[in-house]
Amino acid sequence: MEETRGSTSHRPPVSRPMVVRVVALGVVAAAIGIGLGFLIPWFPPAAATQAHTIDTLYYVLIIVTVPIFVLVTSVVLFSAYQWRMRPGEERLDGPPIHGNTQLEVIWTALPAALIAALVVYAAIVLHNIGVKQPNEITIGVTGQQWEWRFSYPGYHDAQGKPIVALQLYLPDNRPVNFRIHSVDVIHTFWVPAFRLQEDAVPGITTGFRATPDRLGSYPIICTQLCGYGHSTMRTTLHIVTAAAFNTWLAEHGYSGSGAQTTSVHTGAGSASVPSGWTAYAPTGGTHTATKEGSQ
Ligand SMILES: [Cu+2]
Repeated sequence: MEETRGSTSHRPPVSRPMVVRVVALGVVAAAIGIGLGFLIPWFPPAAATQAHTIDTLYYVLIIVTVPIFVLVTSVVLFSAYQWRMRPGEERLDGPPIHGNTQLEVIWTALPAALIAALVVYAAIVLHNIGVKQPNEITIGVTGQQWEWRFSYPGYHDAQGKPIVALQLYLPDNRPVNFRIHSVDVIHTFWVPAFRLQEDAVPGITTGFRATPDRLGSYPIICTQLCGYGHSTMRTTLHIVTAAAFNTWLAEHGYSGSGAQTTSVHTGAGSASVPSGWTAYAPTGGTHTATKEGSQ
């Protein structure tokens, strides 16, 4: 016997115990999902105060989004199973369903409120990590196919030029204001340990702030496809103690002059060390500061 096209199948309505079971399963799955979300090592080591704030933001996002993902997935999977087509129902239509204003208001308003709250939270985090700190050290970052160059405008050599290096040395617990430039194409200055990155754009100065808070050596990576040597555009950040930083400055020609002189360093500025690119590798200058940088 052939059923009339357009008639509907008759299924028992969803029972309350069934709903309770699905909700209970969803809650358990959400708890497991959040647990897994915290177990997964998402991030490399954090080496700046800003990194901790940003990591917290990500964990909040995990706590908020995992239950929603689990809820939606549970409802979809349950519905697909519960109301699947049975043999003999090939020509049946589902029951006619019209809009449910109450449901639609709820599933529009709740996500909108949730997303608005997360946007405000993220905007506050973004603002806070960029606030100017006292006793900042300014570092000039220049991207060029295919390497990074770091200048220390507060620390001059005997010729009065800023110290320049191809690896980045920073003292621990001292806020840094990065001023980022490019001399050719767009690069992106990314320090995973800081959780921060910013484009280096020809013609303008960009930047961000970070306060290193963990001794060690960490990668610096260009994340903008900037030419055939892009993949080699990497260098290393060394976060060292203040004393090691002053030693490093001395090795690289710091004359004791500049806007941000330090009291530790005196008289070690070797006038024979040229400024500029070569300042990174002065003769006999083994980078003792890196020893401080071991993790
Ligand atoms: Cu690049």
